[in-house]
Amino acid sequence: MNLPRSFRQEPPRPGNPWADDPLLRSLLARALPPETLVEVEGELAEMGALAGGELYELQLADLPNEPRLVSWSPWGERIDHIEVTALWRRAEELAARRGVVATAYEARHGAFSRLHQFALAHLFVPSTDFYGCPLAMTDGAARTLLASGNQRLIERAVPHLISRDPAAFWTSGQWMTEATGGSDVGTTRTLARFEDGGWRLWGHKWFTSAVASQMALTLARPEGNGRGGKGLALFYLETRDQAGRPNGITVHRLKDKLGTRKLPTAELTLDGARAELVGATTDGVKAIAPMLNVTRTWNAVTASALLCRAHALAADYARRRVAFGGYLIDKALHRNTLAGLEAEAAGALHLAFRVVELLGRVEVGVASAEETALLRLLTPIAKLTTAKQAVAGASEALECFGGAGYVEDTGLPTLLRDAQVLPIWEGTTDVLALDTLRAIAEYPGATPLVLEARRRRDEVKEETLARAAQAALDSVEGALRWLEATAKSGGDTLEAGARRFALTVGRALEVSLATSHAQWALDHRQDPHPLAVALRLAAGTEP
Ligand code: MFK
Repeated sequence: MNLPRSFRQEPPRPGNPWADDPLLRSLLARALPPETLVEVEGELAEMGALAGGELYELQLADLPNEPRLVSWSPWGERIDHIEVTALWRRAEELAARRGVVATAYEARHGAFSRLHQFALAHLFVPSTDFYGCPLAMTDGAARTLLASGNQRLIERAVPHLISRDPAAFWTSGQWMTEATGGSDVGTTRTLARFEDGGWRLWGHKWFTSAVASQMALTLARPEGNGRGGKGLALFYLETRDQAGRPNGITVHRLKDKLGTRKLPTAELTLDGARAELVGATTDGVKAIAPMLNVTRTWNAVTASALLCRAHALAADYARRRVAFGGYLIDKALHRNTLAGLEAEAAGALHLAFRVVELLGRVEVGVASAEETALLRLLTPIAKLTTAKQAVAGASEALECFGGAGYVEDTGLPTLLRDAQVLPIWEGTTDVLALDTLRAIAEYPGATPLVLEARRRRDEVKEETLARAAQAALDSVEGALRWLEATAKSGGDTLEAGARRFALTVGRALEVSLATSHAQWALDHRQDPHPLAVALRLAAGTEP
């Protein structure tokens, strides 16, 4: 009997995220001096080819694999070895060789080095199943140690953290979360005791990301210190001794998480682990703040990268999938859905990379006082805004594939599960909204936010863009008027409205940045597409 050939769909392909996605390319063409762009383009094209080619293939092949905790050697020795999967092993090697952390510290392009580095990360991260997590913490640890001025630790660890040699490259953990709370870090119970000429730590860390790292920065309370974050100190520890044995660390289990399943997140006990004090014996939360701000920037860049990947896959599929007598891409309604997804990706990219641009300027010491304040104010706003967009965008993207988006072995559900971590780790949306209020207390009036929206409005000439840029400025000014009035009236209202305030400013600034970019694209490239994207973002992307 001749059965009809079964219907087969073409799987979506991400393409080369550098060559095929004009968004990041045009953003860098505007933000970088032409000679710098020429210098970095080759590396970015190569990273794009890896991400869309070898790494994407490996990512699909690696789909069923997960890291494994090997607690004992065959001969009864406690080893607590973590075996990561093939994708992560390759990612570690490539991250070192391609300088996904190192580029920021080699600073070959001065204040533009952060843009170069995070462009590499943006291309790399969606194809490596959150290998960006250990890289984020490694970057944060290098920045924190450099900020600490602790010369011994800078010489000991930083060359490893920023090495391009895979054999010398170290990643770092950031062990903050205890069972008492991942947000209220001041309740940390880990005890630090100075004995026999060195510090040792005792405690239980409930979530420790990337426990396979060679070192970690962690918080502990020196014996006799007071309560809260002030009574904590920042410690450096190496996870193994010279013989490769665990440094007083017992790994109990890997967490069974909703997503980021390639990332070994462990629950562990410190039982007299040898550690070194990074700075003072107090003010540990303040001492680790540089790490928080760097990893929050990675979080925002990752959110924008996942949105770009989600859009690329959905758009590619729409060009292959036939239904109701034609390709999906030719259906007005589906094109409209894809345009909404693209606008969200663009908004997140503009906001995340504005933070990256400011970070680069602040780190090399060329930022104005206003830019320094803007960086502090924008970092939590960008983190919380883009993380929410990533979850909504990943969900929308899955819907673009119909049932296939809900089937595990397409690899698509991973997009949504992984995106869901972005509003949770590195501070939830509420915690980041409170950090926004903390930043505003440091810079009363938050004038740099208004100046940013005003500057962008002034850059825009095209009539429709000008209306959108003005509405964004009105929105930022309105939010700040609410803040001022509410702060005066006292009570809980300010805290209750903090999330709405931060999201309003975040989305408005995305529109400001997208409109000014669209004007640049009209003026320098005669390219009207960013205008359409900016207006779609301004109109709101809800159906
Ligand atoms: C691919 C994506 C990349 C992501 C990779 C991530 C891997 C994740 C692994 C993890 O470790 S996840 C755990 C992350 N945990 C958090 O993000 C903690 C969330 N909780 C907070 O952020 C709380 O707001 C905080 C712990 C900071 C509250 O602690 P406290 O002790 O109640 O804070 P307090 O007293 O307000 O601030 C103490 C000092 O730090 C203050 O300075 P002063 O002593 O001079 O007044 C603050 O101004 C300063 N500070 C706090 N946050 C700051 C900051 N300074 C600069 N920037 C900040 N963000």
